[in-house]
Amino acid sequence: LRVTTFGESHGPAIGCVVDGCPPGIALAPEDFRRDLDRRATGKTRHTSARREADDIEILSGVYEGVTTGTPIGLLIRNTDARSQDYSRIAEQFRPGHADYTYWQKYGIRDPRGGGRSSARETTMRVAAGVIAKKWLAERHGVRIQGWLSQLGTVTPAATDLGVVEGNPFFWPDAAQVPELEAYMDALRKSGDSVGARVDVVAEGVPPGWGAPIYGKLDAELAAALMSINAVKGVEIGDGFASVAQTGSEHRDVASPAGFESNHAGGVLGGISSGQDLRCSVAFKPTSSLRLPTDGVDIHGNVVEIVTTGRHDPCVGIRAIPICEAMVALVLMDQAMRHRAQCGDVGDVAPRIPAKKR
Ligand code: EPS
Repeated sequence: LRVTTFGESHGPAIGCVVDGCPPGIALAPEDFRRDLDRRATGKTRHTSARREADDIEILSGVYEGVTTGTPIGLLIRNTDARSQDYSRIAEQFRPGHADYTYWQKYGIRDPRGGGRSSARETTMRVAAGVIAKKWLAERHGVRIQGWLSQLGTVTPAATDLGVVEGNPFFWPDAAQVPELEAYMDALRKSGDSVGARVDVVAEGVPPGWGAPIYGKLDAELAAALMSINAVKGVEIGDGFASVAQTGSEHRDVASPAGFESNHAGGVLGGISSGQDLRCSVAFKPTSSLRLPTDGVDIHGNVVEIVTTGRHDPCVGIRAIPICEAMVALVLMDQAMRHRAQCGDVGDVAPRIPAKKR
């Protein structure tokens, strides 16, 4: 499976090509609605005010409502760009932003909304991920759910995944939502931004997906999640907390009745164990701030930098479906590679049941 995206935040359209998808999957524009809406701006006061319909056009790879096996081309037209918001900073480098590195690399850049470095690019990852989620659910019974597991300094007091879709923060503790509202209102008024952590669990992944050295499942998940704009860290299972654990704490002891823990996050030696796959992703605070700061422009002059317009005080809030999509795409790709090499060999071995939450 190969996915590429194209388009700029303020260009005429954004799109993607999903190549290598199996034939025979029912696919219609309505399939994309839920996840595109979960990611979209303009839904609550806590995200950017830009309003895009995000209506998908299926350009290729689908005939009479099912995939044909040929490249699937998806397109969304941009309808609410306000490029004048960027005229003041078109020749400036926002501190902490890709403005500087794009300029150093290419000697030219599209400053309107950051072009490719915009969160807008992630729309098409979510669209591609819808196809992978659908195939994984129908073919293998895999379910993928993400949630916000930290917002700035706030962490959930409880984790109830049943409430995640019922609040604008994808937060697993409904009692804390008023606290988050107040936190975000104060942050927005201050003109600053904050980072976030997103957790994703994939349930129902069978043992055997991945590879021992080249193409490890965890390595490919890390690369895919790290490729999302604004991501600064990825953990699998206990991740960096493993550093302070002893071996006797970390090992996931099993009996025929099931695993007793899941510190490994569902991957052993680069291959899925059949336990829940657990990923955690760190998003940096966005760098488009209306708080003034000194910086430099493309001529090397010291300038005052202020970014006006519509921006996310915490881009991580919208990142749940994006992370889910990247996990789904990696899993679909690995599932097809596993079947190509091993056929159904993984289905005959006795299985240790996954730890129940
Ligand atoms: C973004 C700035 C805002 C966001 C945008 C990401 O847009 P604009 O450039 O029009 O001010 O709305 O996100 C999206 C449009 C989206 O669909 O995610 C930025 O600076 O990255």
